[in-house]
Amino acid sequence: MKERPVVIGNRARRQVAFVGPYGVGKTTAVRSLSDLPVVSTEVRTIGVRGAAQPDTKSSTTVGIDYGQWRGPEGVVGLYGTPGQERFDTIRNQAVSASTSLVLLVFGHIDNALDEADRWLERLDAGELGIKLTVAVTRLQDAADRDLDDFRDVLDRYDTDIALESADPRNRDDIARVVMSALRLPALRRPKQPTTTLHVVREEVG
Ligand SMILES: Nc1nc2c(ncn2[C@@H]2O[C@H](COP(=O)(O)OP(=O)(O)OP(=O)(O)O)[C@@H](O)[C@H]2O)c(=O)[nH]1
Ligand SMILES: [Mg+2]
Repeated sequence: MKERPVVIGNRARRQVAFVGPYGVGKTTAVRSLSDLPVVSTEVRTIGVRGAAQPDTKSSTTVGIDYGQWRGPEGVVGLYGTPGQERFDTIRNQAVSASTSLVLLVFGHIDNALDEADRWLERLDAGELGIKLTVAVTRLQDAADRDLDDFRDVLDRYDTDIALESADPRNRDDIARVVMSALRLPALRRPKQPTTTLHVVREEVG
């Protein structure tokens, strides 16, 4: 029998939430960077109407993913939010005033710039400024588009919004993006109680 600790509660002084469209890689990003087993709320899906790309995923997030990363400046709480619009309320609950946001967007789809614009508007990006970092995925698969095109869209909201290209499957990429999101000075908050659950897994074989 093996025990794996899963932290419930909030020991992190800094928090980063990944937001963005269905299937862009929010859960993947949390899993890539988290030092702990990620607490997830995935359910099986047979596809989502209006998804930005052909659906190859077999599950979708309906609650909040939670992971933790010990970065150079301390422990960071990582939240993956649901991409589907019908879970907007859950996403909003995960994002407190002190949470930095990473908006993941598709770089390679035809309407990539329009979709990025739509998300920026939904997040009220003009009010977020340095609390927001935009990470463009799959840009290498875009025939005729680069980061400058996204920069133009962001600048309509706030020139302080950081912009990166990243692959959510790549730990170094996500560490860089999270560091960018954390360029805000840390808010000092009282230490909160933490509970550690020990998830017991039976060894097979
Ligand atoms: N080719 C490619 N695939 C990627 C990239 N980033 C993520 N993926 C894949 O795309 C899928 C993303 O799935 P999730 O991480 O579940 O996406 P999500 O944003 O959490 O989706 P919802 O929670 O359902 O909104 C996974 O199969 C990843 O392996 C990328 O940069 N390039
Ligand atoms: Mg997810």
